[in-house]
Amino acid sequence: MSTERILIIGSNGQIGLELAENLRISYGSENVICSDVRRMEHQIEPFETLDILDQTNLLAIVKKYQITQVYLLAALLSATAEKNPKFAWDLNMNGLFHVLDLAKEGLIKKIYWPSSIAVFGPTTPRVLTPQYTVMEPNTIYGISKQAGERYCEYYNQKYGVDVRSIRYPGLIGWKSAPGGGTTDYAVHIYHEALKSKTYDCFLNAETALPMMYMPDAIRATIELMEAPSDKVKIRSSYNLGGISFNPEDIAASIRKHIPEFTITYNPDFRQAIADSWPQSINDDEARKDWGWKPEFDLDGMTKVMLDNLSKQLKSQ
Ligand code: NAD
Ligand code: AKB
Repeated sequence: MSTERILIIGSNGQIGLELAENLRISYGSENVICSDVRRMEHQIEPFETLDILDQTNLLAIVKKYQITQVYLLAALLSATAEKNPKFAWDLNMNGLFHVLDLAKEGLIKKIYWPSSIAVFGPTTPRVLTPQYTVMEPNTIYGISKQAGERYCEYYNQKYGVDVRSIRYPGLIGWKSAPGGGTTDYAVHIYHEALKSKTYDCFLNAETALPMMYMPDAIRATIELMEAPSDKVKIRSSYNLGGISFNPEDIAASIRKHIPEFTITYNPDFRQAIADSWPQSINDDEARKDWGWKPEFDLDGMTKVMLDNLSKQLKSQ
């Protein structure tokens, strides 16, 4: 029987839904408490409605379930954050402080908080971006992630807080819709390929970005959280590499299954965000410290995405 009691905050989002599914298998469904600011129609239980900005309710839930670990996923992503920068800063930073302070006070033992490739900026080397390099993000999302990383490392060094983090690339899955990011096109394109055999892309054809199939990201997250503490040498956030491709590459991969698929390009404000991010990531530190290894390549991911989404479409 698991001695861990896990709270996922932001459990109804793109990552939370798949993370909850996996953690429930490993730790037992009664030991994984889902929480989100919004309840879903077919909500996984146990569930608590929680606004992460409500510190009193957070404390009450942590005490009620005797929580030992928190996965903090609630945040505004890059594109949404640019539309509401003040609120994005408030949510992304104060949410993190509330959870870090619980650990500082000894109320929880371990925290997972995701960072992003958005911590890098236009002055960062863009190909195989190393773990340690120039970091001058120019989006409010990237600035909040970079500040969050600094705070995580500070709480670890000053107060011994066991906080672990990954700089996720763009994540691609078929189980839920993405929540307002710049990399969302790489999910929408599969839906549109099946529905209308054409996709109008909001990034230009050459925009290569680091991406990853969701099951790889979930496995990385759980592997990092289960690694012995002394193996987790980086307490800001780990680079994590997966696949790197541009819209033309993903369209070509889709055409191997749907030859008549076409793509058009109408870049919008998200192009500037994408242009400030790396094209590919060097993740040597994650491989060396806790044994990270990705499994899915672009064609492998395309096949599973199209297979699963077409089954989903037929059952609707
Ligand atoms: P998402 O937008 O799909 O999900 C976020 C969830 O948080 C939603 O269910 C939302 O209802 C909930 N939420 C929003 N405000 C809240 C609040 N005040 N209190 C409680 N819950 C609230 O996002 P996601 O893609 O699942 O991302 C989760 C985390 O991973 C974020 O920190 C994001 O920055 C990070 N990340 C995601 C990606 C990606 O490609 N999805 C890449 C890099 C980093
Ligand atoms: C976004 O596009 O905002 C996210 C991310 C890479 O952090 N997918």
